[in-house]
Amino acid sequence: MIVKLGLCRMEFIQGDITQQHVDAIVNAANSQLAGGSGVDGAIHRVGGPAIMQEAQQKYPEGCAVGKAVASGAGNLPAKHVFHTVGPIWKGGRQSEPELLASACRACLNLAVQHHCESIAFPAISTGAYGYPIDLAANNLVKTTMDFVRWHQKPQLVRFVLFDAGAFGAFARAVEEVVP
Ligand code: AR6
Repeated sequence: MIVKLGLCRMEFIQGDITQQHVDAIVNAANSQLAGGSGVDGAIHRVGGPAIMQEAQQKYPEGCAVGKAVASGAGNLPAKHVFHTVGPIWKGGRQSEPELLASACRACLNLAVQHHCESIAFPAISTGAYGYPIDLAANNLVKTTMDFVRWHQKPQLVRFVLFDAGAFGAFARAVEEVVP
């Protein structure tokens, strides 16, 4: 599924984020940048140990929730990995929506700063961190659309959804958000 926004576009596919040939891949990390399961585990497994070494060396204090930091991409078919920390879902009244949008925007800002033409996102926070997929999809689609409409960058934002359920949630979100 493709949404055109001026000269830019958003794509939604079902797949594995570690296989994406893009300038930057977003990692759904934890605030210690310590590695883990899900996307984080896959990125370090496929990308190799250089990614975590660099991230821990450059950012010994880790990364706060709603922020993002950049490292190289090791053996991944990308130039950069942007490690962002989404909120843990605690019912929705502890600033989770603001923090998820902030994490997404932090990655898009890093993409602009690093002159990335393309970036791939997973569904941040919707695995181990328990954010309901429909709510996350709406939030991430809207946040990205607002950013790309305003900045006209990056040229390509691809959401890589791991399973059919997540893909369906993003497809519904696009239908709701796109006029
Ligand atoms: N490609 C694309 N999406 C994936 C992949 C993949 N290879 N693997 C899983 N997903 P999660 P979080 C989907 O748990 O919720 C880690 O331990 C998955 O189905 O990776 O932000 C970190 O170290 C889900 O929809 O990230 C943190 O401690 C989405 O990616 C914590 O988990 C996000 O699931 C972060 O939790």
